[in-house]
Amino acid sequence: MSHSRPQDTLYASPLEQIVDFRFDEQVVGVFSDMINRSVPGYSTVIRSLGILAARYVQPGSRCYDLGCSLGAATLSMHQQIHAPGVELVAVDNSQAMMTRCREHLALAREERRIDLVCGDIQDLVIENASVVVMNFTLQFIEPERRQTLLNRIQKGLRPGGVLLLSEKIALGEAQSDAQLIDWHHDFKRANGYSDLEISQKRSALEKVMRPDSQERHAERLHAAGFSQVLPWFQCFNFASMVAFK
Ligand code: GEK
Repeated sequence: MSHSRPQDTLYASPLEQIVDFRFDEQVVGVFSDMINRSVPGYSTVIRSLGILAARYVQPGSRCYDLGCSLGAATLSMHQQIHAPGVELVAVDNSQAMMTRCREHLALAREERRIDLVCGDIQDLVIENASVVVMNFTLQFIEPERRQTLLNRIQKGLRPGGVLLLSEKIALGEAQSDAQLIDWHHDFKRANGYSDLEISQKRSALEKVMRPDSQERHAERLHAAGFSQVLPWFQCFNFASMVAFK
């Protein structure tokens, strides 16, 4: 995305105290490198989101990117969607992210209406939507508030609309979960992260990012009124699904 991609070394040296992970200026500065080296399949997922959005978008509707970070999924939708009168809405509650996102989307915004909203996705009015993307964002919402958010997304979608949801997933069974986590750590090591970086980042994320099982996601999506949930991608413990209204 960015022309230069500053390397993520935030957890490379031993830290006296590991504070809870936040999407602040420091993280934003290295975010592109961080997410590409940490989330298996990230670039494939981003590209596929645009392709799926183009299939389900409806003329004259809105496509939302909830927890947009630097706007990668918004840009992918912008590139793939050719239906008339489609507006994109990209939302994130990190001011630092939105500042960079605005820069990344500057060219795209000359061609199409793309609203940038700095705010909590739980307070957002979602309406006239045909596509809602939540790419690795629901995992940062408190578990007891996830159902309410999904209910509001479902209500804001037009008939035939879709939610494209990606999450880090947990299996629930201690043993197989440990295996998926080991594979993910192998992936991070292969991308140049040290054991120290992996373990310090893990501690920082422990309280702020709480993954659910795929069964739990499907249960909530059905409870929200989605009629069908289909998985479309998984690499290690990172999974993407589409929920049809
Ligand atoms: C991508 N989707 O590149 N309201 C708004 N934004 C939030 C909230 C909230 N309540 N909670 C967290 N965020 C992106 C990647 S990153 C995933 C998404 C990750 C935002 C937060 O500020 C961050 O930018 C994003 O959700 C999660 O496809 O870093 O693992």
